[in-house]
Amino acid sequence: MNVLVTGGCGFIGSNLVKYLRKHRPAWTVVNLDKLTYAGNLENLTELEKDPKHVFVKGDIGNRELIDHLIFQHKVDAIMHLAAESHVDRSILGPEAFIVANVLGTNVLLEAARHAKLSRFLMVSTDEVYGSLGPTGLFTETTPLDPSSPYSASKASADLITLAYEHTFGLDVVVTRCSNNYGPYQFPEKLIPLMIANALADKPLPVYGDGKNVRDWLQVEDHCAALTLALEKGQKGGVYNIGGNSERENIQIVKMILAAVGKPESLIKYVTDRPGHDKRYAIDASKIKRELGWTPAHTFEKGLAETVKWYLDNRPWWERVMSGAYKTYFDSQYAHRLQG
Ligand code: NAD
Ligand code: TDX
Repeated sequence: MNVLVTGGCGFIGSNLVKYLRKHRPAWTVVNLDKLTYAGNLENLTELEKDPKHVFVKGDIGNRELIDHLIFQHKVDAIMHLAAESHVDRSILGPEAFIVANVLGTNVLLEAARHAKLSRFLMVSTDEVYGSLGPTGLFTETTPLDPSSPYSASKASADLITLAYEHTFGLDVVVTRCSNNYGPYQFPEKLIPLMIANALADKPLPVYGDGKNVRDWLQVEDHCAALTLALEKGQKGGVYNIGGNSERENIQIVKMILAAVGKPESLIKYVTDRPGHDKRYAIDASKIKRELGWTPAHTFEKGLAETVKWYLDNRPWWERVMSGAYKTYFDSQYAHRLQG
């Protein structure tokens, strides 16, 4: 099997590429990534000399390049992860999200259709369902009701993907997962940002009252689910993936402070994210029942391992938080910390 992974230098993508090389050693992985601020080849240093990992720097919106890669590497299937992925950035500037997430996905689907690929796996998100009240879970039949420019762009890509199956017969599978955490997550997202700030004795900016709930999924558990969905998912099928680990943001922040031995006085409640979704919670019973997936990590174990990874890999996150990213980061936090 030759698989084209898009966004393979990002957080989930780089974990997935490594997962595939380890657990599906016969497969060749072609990794197409534009290397935006969120993409980092350093995440894949251990595969530098691996002949079955082919890195190509490029944009998913470049149809000529996609056609060429499919032909040159005899690609059988696409696992599509490349995206602009941060909700706060989509509030600051939606356009990049429409270009990458909506138009970029469509370019890949067109290329897949014309090349008659055997499968197109679309990595969508639970955010397409919108926000839950205090009870209930998202199932695969929950109506889509996205709130932010990010989640609306993902919902568009998700629906266009399903339309390609319905209209053209392309073999697609869509996965909708909850919040991932683990090694190599860019420190703009809640868990790595709070670890990095705590270690630097900087304030930990908690949006609103800190009681918004996310349902946490360890990234390798997610990669295992994506691999099963690619291999065994039903054509046109949608699969929710979640770790059954609902936590309020403030609980997580306090767990991180305790893990690194820093005081809760570092917590700073700041102005809420506009349109902030209150609660996400996933019913993952379909993928468990139909594809035999089970997550291997409890949240407590996974978070402890993640904190340790950030402690052991300080140069990695200090480097990614410097340079152009630092300008964005500092301006955002100067603004937020006033609130
Ligand atoms: P990330 O931001 O860490 O990585 C995204 C990667 O895509 C980067 O390497 C970037 O360089 C690349 N990329 C962006 N635009 C590109 C383009 N036009 N062409 C080629 N490459 C491009 O994101 P992530 O957290 O790893 O998320 C991966 C996927 O999973 C995304 O589709 C995201 O919507 C989805 N997802 C993420 C989470 C989560 O908790 N992180 C949860 C649900 C769904
Ligand atoms: O500084 C912060 N303070 C804070 O309170 C940050 C960065 C976040 N938060 C809150 C907002 C959310 O309620 O923490 C929660 C998690 O925030 P993010 O890490 O930004 O993730 P979220 O907005 O939930 O989206 C993530 O999960 C779904 C990913 O970024 C998406 O790509 C994915 O689709």
